[in-house]
Amino acid sequence: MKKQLYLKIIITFFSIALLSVSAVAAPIKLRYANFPPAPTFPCVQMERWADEVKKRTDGKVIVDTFPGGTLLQSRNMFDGVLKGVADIGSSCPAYEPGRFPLLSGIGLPVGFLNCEVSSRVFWRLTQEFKPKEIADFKIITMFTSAPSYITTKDPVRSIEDLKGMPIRVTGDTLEIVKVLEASPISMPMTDLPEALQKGVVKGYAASREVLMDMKFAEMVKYVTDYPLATVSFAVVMNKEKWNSLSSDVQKVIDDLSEEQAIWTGKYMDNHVVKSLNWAQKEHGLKMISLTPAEKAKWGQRHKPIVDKWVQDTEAKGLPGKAFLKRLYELKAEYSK
Ligand code: DTR
Repeated sequence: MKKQLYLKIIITFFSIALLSVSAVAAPIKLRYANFPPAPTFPCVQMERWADEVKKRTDGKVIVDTFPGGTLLQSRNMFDGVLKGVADIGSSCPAYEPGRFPLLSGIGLPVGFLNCEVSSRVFWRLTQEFKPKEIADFKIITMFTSAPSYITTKDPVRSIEDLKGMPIRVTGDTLEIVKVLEASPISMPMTDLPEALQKGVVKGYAASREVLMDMKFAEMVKYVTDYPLATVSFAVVMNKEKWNSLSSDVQKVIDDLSEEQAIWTGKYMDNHVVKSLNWAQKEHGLKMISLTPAEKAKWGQRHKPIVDKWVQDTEAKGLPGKAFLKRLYELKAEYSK
């Protein structure tokens, strides 16, 4: 009798323990890698995404974030996600010239003036064209930087001033700066502080929020007021990991994708204004306006780059012409 009672008590105890364990199922953890330092906009948008996913899944999904290249760096980001080193990674397709031929169209000198518009356009183009070059990934979101500007130690008022000047660029902005007769050197953002310090470059082409976020205003003094082009970002997830998620979690992530692109664009546009004010006030940064004649000259140098991109993509059997046509249509639609 006593034995039976003990047995009953033990069984009840274990059932309660088992029930409570299954009721608080361990959260799903996702590892999200990013290459630049935490205060920069790619990492700020990563933290916002992680918070939203946690909120919208009621804590069922926890995103562990790895800023500053602590899990993967820009050079191995996309391959690292394919191999499953990280579940999610954010990087610039422009850092790997040739790998993303159709997506590179967003980085052409097509006159984007702000990041919200270019990010919306880029997201839509990715959805509409579904480029093969990213078919191995689950797309989490896509956005761009704000336009890049020539930012230098010495003033640049003309193509003559730029002649032979070593300027840091990304893969996609290389031609855009080369036709202005500078000497472009392609490198990821994370290599730029040392290159500026050592004098390997005398300036760079990048969006202007890095004056503050990367403290470049301490090393450069002039921004030439001519928007060159935007740089694209792709946030991608390992497909096996994606397929392992339940459909309610997948829905939360899918519902966030375009919203995240727009959020990031708005954040960046506001942040550029803050950064410029700070750099002018704290470090005496100067903005240089080009004369109308000089502006026209820069535009003339850039036009053939767009034409050549269309020719090259079409020659590869890619819909470059249709992509560009749609880019201009969406740009006009979102700029209203
Ligand atoms: N303009 C690209 C991308 C970029 C813009 N701001 C940041 C901050 C941190 C990393 C990359 C970027 C570039 O120049 O690399």
